[in-house]
Amino acid sequence: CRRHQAAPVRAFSAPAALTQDDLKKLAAIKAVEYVSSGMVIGLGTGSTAAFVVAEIGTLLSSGKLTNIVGVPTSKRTYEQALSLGIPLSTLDEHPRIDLAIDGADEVDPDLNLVKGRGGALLREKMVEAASGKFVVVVDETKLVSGLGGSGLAMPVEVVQFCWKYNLTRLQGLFEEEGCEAKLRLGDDGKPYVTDNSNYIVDLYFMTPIKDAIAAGKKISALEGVVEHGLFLDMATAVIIAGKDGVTVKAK
Ligand code: ABF
Repeated sequence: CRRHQAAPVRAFSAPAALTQDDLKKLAAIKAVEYVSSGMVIGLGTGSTAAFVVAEIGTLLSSGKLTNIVGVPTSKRTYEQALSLGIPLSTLDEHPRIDLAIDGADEVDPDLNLVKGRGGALLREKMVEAASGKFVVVVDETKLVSGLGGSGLAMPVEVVQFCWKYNLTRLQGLFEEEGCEAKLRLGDDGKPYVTDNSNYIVDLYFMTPIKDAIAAGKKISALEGVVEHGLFLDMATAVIIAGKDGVTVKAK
């Protein structure tokens, strides 16, 4: 998917003293401009996506948006959207989603993504793959020159059954690239369990992944792997909030 580079479009400038949360909110508000009444909307997970859900809730309650159906990508987002009175549904009832809006952990120059540090990668990928448009909202710290190069995790959701076996196999796939695989733990020190009752193995790369498409195929080929956090050629647009303002990169 190394096609032509996405052209940046400056949306508006942000005043200097904004916090990271302010920036996330600005990106979220910009993204919600893509939402129209009557749409089925994929609702992302994470702190930036939470601002999107909140804004949709506000516009619905003020009557500026009507007839919206939300398809949440996690139990957390389901609870938030429910509390805001956003009508909710699932992919079973709405197999075609008009627009999904979600955060990301890394964004490369071709708008390929690492997602899933929030633990919701499986439902996010299912919902976003079913969406006609997928708009990503991030602050500028998420921009990388190559996926996996931030030194932070590239998550893989695995079944609980023989997770050590799969952790070893995952690390073995990328031995030459100096990859370290770790089971994700929750705040209680126990294995983190996803909404789908699976575990997450986080892959840490020393350098950016050379061929993300090939890496994704190798990971998916392992029995017991449920999904990985490489979201390749899926984003239609990325909205980036930074100290110099909000920028939209679109394909
Ligand atoms: C979701 O939340 C994930 O795919 C990603 O892991 C995370 C980003 O969270 P935040 O917006 O809080 O940085 O979008």
